[in-house]
Amino acid sequence: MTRPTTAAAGRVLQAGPLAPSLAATLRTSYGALQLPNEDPERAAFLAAHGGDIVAAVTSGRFGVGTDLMTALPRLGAVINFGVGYDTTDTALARRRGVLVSNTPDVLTDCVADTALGLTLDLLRGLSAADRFVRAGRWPHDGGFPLMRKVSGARVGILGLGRIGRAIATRFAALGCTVSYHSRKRAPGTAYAYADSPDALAAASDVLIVATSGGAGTRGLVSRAVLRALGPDGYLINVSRGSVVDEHALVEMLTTGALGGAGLDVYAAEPHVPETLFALDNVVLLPHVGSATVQTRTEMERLTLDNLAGFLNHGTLVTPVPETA
Ligand code: 8YV
Repeated sequence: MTRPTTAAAGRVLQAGPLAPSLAATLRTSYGALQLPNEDPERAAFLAAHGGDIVAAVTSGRFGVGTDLMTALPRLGAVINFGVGYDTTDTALARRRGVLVSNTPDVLTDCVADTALGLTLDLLRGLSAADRFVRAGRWPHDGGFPLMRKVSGARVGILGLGRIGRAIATRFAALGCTVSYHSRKRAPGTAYAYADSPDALAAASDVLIVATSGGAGTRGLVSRAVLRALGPDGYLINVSRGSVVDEHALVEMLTTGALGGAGLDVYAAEPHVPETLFALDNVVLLPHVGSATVQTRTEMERLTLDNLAGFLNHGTLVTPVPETA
């Protein structure tokens, strides 16, 4: 339960767009100020108010990067709406003693459901079949082409954290053979471990990216990994676009060197490579992994609990590991 405090007025910053209900609570209960999008308004705002801000509320899409953090000398906490916080400079935060929170657990099921949904859609061609019907092609073209069976497929999961495990459970229930690669072996799982992303891709029909974003995973799904997945392999990404070599991905999807891709995330959101629009071997979502009423409500609650925890007690409910 969050406790509104007028003492916070002018000390809380909304950095980047947030859900209207969250933005409204920040404004009315905390007197939060909103960072202007563009200079010169942004620079003038930071010159006038930057020194007063103690907490910044943001999302993975925006974050508190090096420049913004530097312009906020009294910042004590970055409160991130979302599990991914790769847009926030956590190294600088750690050096400065700035706490960072995210919203883990509450979105695990929805992101895992999205990975499952993308896989079913892509391999069975559900969206493509829907387009086929809507275009009036069924009576003229005959039946829709045969597609790829999902149950029993070999599924490789890159990153066996909370979301990766929830994805694994779902595919295990479909009788799929699940294996994974993570930086470290995950204790307490029966899933087979692959030593590298390439080895995982080579042993998989479907490669699902569920690792965190950021510098440590940039380009992890390289051209070589996509080659190992091959023309009969499918890539699913519910993590961050930065994890995949998007240039290689687009090229290989176009030439048939990769079987297909189901994507919720992209390198430069909200921009999606337009070459993909014409392809039927891709399913494209606009970063909706956690986007349900139920999950977004929980994410908002946890975000506000973290803010209240910091303002009232100087502690966070769900600090990220790097700054905990
Ligand atoms: C976003 C996400 O937070 O949690 C994450 O890391 O990618 C999403 O849930 C959400 O889209 C708000 O930006």
